[in-house]
Amino acid sequence: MIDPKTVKNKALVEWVDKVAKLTTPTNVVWCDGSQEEANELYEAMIAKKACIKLNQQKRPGCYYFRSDPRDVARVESRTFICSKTQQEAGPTNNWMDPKEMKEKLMGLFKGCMKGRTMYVIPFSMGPIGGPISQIGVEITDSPYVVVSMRIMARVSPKVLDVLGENGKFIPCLHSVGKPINSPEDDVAWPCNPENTYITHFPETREIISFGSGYGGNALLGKKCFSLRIASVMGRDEGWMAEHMLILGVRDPKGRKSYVTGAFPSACGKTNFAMLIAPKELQDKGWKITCVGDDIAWIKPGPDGRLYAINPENGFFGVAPGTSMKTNPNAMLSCSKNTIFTNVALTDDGDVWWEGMTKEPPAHLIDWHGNDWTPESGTPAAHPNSRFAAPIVNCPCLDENAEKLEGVPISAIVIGGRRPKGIPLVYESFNWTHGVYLGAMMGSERTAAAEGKQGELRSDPMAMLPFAGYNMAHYLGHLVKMGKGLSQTPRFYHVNWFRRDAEGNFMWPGFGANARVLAWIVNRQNGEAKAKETAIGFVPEYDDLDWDGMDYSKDTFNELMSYDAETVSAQPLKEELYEQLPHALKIEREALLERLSK
Ligand code: TSX
Ligand code: MN
Repeated sequence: MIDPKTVKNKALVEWVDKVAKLTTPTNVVWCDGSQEEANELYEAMIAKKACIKLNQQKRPGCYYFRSDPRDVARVESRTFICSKTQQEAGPTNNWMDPKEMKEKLMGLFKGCMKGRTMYVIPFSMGPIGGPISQIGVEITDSPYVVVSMRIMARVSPKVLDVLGENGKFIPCLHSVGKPINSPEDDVAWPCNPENTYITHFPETREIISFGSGYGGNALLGKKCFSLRIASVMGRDEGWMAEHMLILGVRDPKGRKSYVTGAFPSACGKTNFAMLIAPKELQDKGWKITCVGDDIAWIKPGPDGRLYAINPENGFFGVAPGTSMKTNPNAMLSCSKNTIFTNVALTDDGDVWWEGMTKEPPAHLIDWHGNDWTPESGTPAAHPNSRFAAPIVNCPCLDENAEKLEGVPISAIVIGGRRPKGIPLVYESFNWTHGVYLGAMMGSERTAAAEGKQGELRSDPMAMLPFAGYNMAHYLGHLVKMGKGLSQTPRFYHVNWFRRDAEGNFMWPGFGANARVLAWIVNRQNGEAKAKETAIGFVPEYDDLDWDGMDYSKDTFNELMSYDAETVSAQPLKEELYEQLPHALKIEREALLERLSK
């Protein structure tokens, strides 16, 4: 706990007072992010049956939560960009007039913390005091948010020291939206699904979220701040907030390169961020390390190169599908001090989810809290169940992950699930062509939850739900960011998900992707060959290292072939294409011209 009397930042103290007057909590607690503070919160939540302490022999420091079944994911339909004009929010965001939204929210927040504790969480996105880092303060009435934020962000009194008397912070206001008017309101997972609003005010740089306690709706440092608001700050200040992993690659000569990667959901972004190279490549000296699995803040450095930091301090990973086979580094990351939400509980107080082991346990308690057996016919863990694991747990954490000035970026990998017509990998001709490829990104829907399964969904730079302003302007900003750099990273479009005529995946993926990554890094070092095609530069069979892998030249050529129609397809929303920067329309013309030859 921080003594509020020691807080020097006037604007912060005033904001906290104003919110407390509006929301009328029982008490106000300033959080210091310490282990002792977390332990007290966990004990209080356990006493209220909001939380279960997992088997401490098997999972030391780990806790288990089940959400309300109506509050299990981000809700894009209730996410708003409240800029002055709708044009500013663009054709792909929900928009509401900021005054109108503020009035609606003031009504909802009035007395909304009655009977609850209001927590004030000072946090830093990025290492505290770093030149690319930013400070936020989240006010919340959810103790689950407090214990999650101290894993996912840097929560510390040191943040207030850096803030000083007049420092700027992003105010992040959150409430689960369920005042305790009678004892029945004091439920294990309070939320208010009928009145959920996740709102962003880009001009005034504010975030206000009401009604949901889950993930990105409630841990406001993540998607709301680090992507939606930060993308606006980046546009105004000449940097980029991207939905990208960051990884390091050491090559056999001992040189270190860093690569970022943008992928839509369900492409295994976390798996790629923690990739383990095949033994044969490791033996030659290849080693992959992780800087981050979700978000990158990228700024030109004094030497004119792009430098990236991971603003987060933990992994908020989708649990189902994660196993010692698919991602041992993620499994080991959540072996201690981790919060699990909506996974299944084993009889010995451990966790389980679909895909963790080949054979499911004979008995579980599922994410609803009900008995479960393999015959139940329902998933034991919710498909969007999560682990929140401290980044320091990661066995392959990069040695420079905490560097204040970030790591220099050599290449940008982008891609999606493309069952047909798109090769394993191709390299952009230049930065603008790369941004064009990013603009045309799309991925096959895997869950039938929204839209048809198998349908190709446009998702430019995997930023569709995360750009805090007009997506067309965002792509224009990306084009601009390539100007004046001393070394411009190239874009690499990858596709791990191509299928053959029988519907089987043509590429084994996972560790084999390291062979593609090695080619990418060698290319950037000027040490790998490639063939020029209409769509970009591509490796030929002998340009990849096949040591230890059986993959025929014919299959590879099939995997690398492209279909002109698929490559030139226009997945973008029409209004969006209309507003696109001229440079990208020219890229499209040039591509069609090259394909016609
Ligand atoms: O994460 C994945 N990656 C990236 C890994 C670094 N997944 C899982 C996606 C769901 C989140 C993949 N799935 C990848 C991949 O590269 N590729 C595939 C498709 C695939 C699945 C199973 C097989 C092969 C390919 N199985 C066998 O070949 C036996
Ligand atoms: Mn993400």
